[in-house]
Amino acid sequence: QTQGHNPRRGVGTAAMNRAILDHLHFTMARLPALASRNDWYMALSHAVRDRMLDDWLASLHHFRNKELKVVSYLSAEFLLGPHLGNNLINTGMWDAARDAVESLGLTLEDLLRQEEEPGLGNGGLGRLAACYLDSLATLRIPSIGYGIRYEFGIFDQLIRDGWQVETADKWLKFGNPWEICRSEIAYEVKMGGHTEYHHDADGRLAIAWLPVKVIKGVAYDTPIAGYRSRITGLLRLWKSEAVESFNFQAFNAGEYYHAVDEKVVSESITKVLYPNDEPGVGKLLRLAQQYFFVSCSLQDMIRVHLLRSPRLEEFDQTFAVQMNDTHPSLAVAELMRLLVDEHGLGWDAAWKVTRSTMAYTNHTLLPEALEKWPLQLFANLLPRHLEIVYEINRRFLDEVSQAYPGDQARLARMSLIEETGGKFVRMANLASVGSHAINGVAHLHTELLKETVLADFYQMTPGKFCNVTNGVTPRRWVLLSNPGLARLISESIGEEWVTAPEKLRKLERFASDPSFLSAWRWVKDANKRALAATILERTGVTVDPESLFDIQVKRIHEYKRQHLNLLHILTLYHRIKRDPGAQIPPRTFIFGGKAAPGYFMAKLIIKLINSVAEVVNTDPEVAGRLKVVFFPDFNVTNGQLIYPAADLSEQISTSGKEASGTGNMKFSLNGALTIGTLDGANVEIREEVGEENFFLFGLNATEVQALKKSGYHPGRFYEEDGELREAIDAVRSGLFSHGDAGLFQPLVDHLLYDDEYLALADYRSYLECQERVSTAFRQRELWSVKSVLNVARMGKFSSDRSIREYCEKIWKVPIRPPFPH
Ligand code: 26Y
Repeated sequence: QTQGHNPRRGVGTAAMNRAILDHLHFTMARLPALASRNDWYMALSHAVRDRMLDDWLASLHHFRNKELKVVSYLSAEFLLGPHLGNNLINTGMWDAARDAVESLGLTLEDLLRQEEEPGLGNGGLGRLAACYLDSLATLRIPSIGYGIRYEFGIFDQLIRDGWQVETADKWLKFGNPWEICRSEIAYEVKMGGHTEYHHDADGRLAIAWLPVKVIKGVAYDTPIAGYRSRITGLLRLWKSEAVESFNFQAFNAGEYYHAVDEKVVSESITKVLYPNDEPGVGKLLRLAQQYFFVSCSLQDMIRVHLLRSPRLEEFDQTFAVQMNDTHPSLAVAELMRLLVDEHGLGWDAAWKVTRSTMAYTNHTLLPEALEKWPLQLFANLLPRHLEIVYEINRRFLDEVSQAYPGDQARLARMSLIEETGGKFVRMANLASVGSHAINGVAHLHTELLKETVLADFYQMTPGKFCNVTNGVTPRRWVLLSNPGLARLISESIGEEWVTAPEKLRKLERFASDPSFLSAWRWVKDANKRALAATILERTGVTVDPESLFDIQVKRIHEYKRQHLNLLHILTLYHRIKRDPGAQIPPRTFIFGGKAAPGYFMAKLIIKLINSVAEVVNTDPEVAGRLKVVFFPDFNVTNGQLIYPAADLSEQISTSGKEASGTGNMKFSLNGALTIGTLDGANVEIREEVGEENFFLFGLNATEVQALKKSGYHPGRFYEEDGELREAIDAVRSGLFSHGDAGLFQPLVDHLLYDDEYLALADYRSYLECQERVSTAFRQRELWSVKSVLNVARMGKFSSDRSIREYCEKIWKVPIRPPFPH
């Protein structure tokens, strides 16, 4: 590596200044006087990228080192968030870049704002994958994230007349300086058609898959900087293309258009991210997306393995493959196909290596959210894979019947094929059978997995199961998004906490230091003022930074119970109207989150939030006491502004429904206190921060199950609780819909006659808990102590800890000592 005076490598302010101007000229072809903000952003980003390449190229070299196992993280989603700021933090170039930019008469803040974030995911699962890439690079573990280069990521959310409106996310419109197209790394992916069997010259049975379509996948690589680790990880995303864009041989008009059509169809595979976080009707294009990226990724891994060794029986020594939910679970069948059909391994040898390579992370307990594909659709797209699935199933069910003779019901439940009313391929069963390890994402979640959705698999192979509680990266979620807090912490206890967050414990002794507490409050207040300014700009609502910022941001889902939060707001509203002297500290309720475009009830909840906001925010009787805001287009960028400004974090899902949650961790790491149920990782957060620093309410998972079993009647809660009745009646009356009593009827009916997620059962407990919150917030000093203790005790929830556990328990990859810096 030639560092020295090479102008593309220098990291001082002068060198950066020069590099930016060079890129403006040679890459963007612009004169400074005519350059747009985007031109400057691109020039700066290219200058930063140049400086990541030495480490990157050195890191890529590890893939050829036989001694090092490579972690391959297969995920249909990577919700990365903007790169520039994160790369500046992780590489240590922030100050030089800021000064260089200022010497050009610009501000770094402005250029950071220019980046369109790559929103290649829906929510928690995709963001988790992004945090894990950061930790893998920081911990210097050779790794590749494999996924899909969606041309359109998660939609942008607009709010019109209180309703969600989706618009296309054109994130690539102005160019993406972070990716490198590797045209020469491309694979063919077959689809459709049928299989044929014949005996070859030696009398061996040969299988041919004759597809109707072949598509090409091209690699687009993005460097992922580790925090000061000198390691830069690889995110490799696949874009689909036509194999030949023009068929020049058959060049008559009809064929010409046909050839162009072909190109359009091929390119459509990676066009758009499906904006749902629960499977709906089996969509052929989604299955094609999943197969496409899995096939490209495995072909790529086999190519890399063959650079090391000709023996594919040893593939598991080159790669540990993690399947992020079942979306990539076709990998089990595809690896078998590649090994057996294309590389001539015997079935048993192929199965042994497949199983010891693959591992499966489950992210949901909702039975309706388990992926399954209609058999006919599967057969049409992947005829060879269906045969392989049948063969895996045949052998597996033999094992099951040997272990449980005569247990037909169990056999039917464990089969890879569902046959009760319509036939389906069950992807969770395929992933479970084809993996050596299965993990849940929080302690409670893993326990419930073993008892419910994967109980049969647990009973048969308990040793496969383990828990790895989720984590989030403190680099993006504290250092980058909350620089004020990060500085205060580092000034008090040093900087080690960034990679050794257990060191945050040292903050505990500052919790009794009044000057530290007031500095702590000052940071929070500044963050709240910044958020208030953005809220005013985006929604026109003025909020008081002195009020309690009570925030719920996450996808909109009935199980997450944004409507329970609303019932609390309505109750406070009525209490103040009834008794203007009521002792209720001023609160600002902030919501954010996208609804799946086809999820009617979720969209109605957004409308109700906005309708309540309109009434509450303009009612003079509650002026200065209550405000309600729906922050549009919640995404990673907005999250970075929102989490640091929260006083109270709402984690109020029905117990047993939220696998883990990761927003809960981001809030608490930034000094918010949590009001929550015993669900997902909340349980462990409460254990860590101490029950006296956590506002707990509601039924636990066991009580939820029991109540459901005994017959739940939400109407009784409505009848017996006057305040609850008042809140629901207000919605029903048309008060929030300009007299249109019908608008929210579906929501009200759902609550009164079904209430699958027990909002009414938990209402009173939630209200009482919120009163404890209000009381605590009045004692600002005490509140700050709790806030400090929350941060001090959140070290467990760094994604570095999660990745170390994956290395130890699942991937069998050695943990290298921290990089000395
Ligand atoms: C099948 C397809 C439509 C689909 C696409 C995305 C299905 C599910 C999803 C996303 C699921 C998801 O984000 N799950 C969340 O994963 C987080 C990371 O483990 C958890 O913290 C969170 O509780 C869980 O809901």
